[in-house]
Amino acid sequence: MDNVIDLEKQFQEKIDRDQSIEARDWMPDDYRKHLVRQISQHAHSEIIGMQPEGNWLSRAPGLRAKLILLAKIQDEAGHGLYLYSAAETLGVSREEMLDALRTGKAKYSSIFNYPTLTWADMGAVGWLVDGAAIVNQVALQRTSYGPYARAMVRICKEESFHQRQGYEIMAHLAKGTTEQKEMAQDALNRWWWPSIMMFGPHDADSPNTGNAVKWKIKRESNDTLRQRFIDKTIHQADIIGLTIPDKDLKWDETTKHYKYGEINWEEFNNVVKGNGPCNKQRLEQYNKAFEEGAWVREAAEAYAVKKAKKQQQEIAA
Ligand code: FAQ
Repeated sequence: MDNVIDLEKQFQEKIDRDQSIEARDWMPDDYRKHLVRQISQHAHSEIIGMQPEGNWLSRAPGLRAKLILLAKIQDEAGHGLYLYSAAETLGVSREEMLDALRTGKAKYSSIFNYPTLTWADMGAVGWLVDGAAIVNQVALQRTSYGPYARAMVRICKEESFHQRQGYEIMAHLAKGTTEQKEMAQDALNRWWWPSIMMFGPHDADSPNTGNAVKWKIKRESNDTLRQRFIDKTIHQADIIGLTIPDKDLKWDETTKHYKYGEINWEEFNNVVKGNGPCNKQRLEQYNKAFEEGAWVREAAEAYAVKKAKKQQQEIAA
């Protein structure tokens, strides 16, 4: 039997050849742990991310807007489910992951701890938050762990629809009345910086990047992805006549990228530690929904037991 050193060598060679790692393949414990951490945090983000938008379902202006928003929120639930399933293939149970979320042990994206104050926030969330999520997730379609990479393909297609939904709302408001344009600009002002924080700390301050790059979990670094998002979003803002709230934004002819201002990492760390504007509210709402949904889980379990028994009786007969 191969020893661990040989297995690790073969594992890394496989990664270096760009072959994906599948659930039954041998993998180092740290690779497994790294993936469980990232995929479960990603899943939690999708699930908690439904709340800021759910807040606007009953107030969306008109049936069309309501239907689209509802479909988007349902998609986010689906993304959470694909991701929990991908994490389960690594040997962690759904209960363990949900327990970590409920008790506040697990992280989820900082972005979902900000409030959605106006209808324009639905535009800003779709345009900026989904926009940032896609930039990150397109790279993850080529992540080394097969089940995670495959989940990303469908998620990216849906996120792309979400980004357009948000941009459409912003474009519509930006060419509306003075008040509507102000509302759109105000939403952009509040969501811009939290959106660029979604990519995580600068590369030099990102403890997980080393292994993530070595194992090709991350194909591109936090800063590379953040820069890509900034470069493309500035043009989108220009087209609809809104202004990115960063006085230091400047085109750099040498790098062919925009330079941007200082990110407020103190705010980011504060939100990640649980002290953002809505952290407490998000967890409370999740826990309340979890408790109220206990009867659904019990009923589903009772039905599964009944069905299995019936199948056994049919086989025995
Ligand atoms: N928020 O060493 P790194 C969406 C933590 S999906 C909170 O750089 P890493 C769809 C990080 O976990 C959005 N914590 O970490 C949607 C680590 O702590 P740990 C979610 C953050 O993993 C739209 C520590 O800081 N997307 O929006 C954040 O290499 C609309 C050090 O950081 C994903 O999860 C943050 N923003 O890079 C849904 C994508 N950033 O775990 C509804 C997958 C960092 O060691 C509505 N994840 N931290 O205790 C990733 O690509 C990576 O995990 C990063 C972070 C890039 C997020």
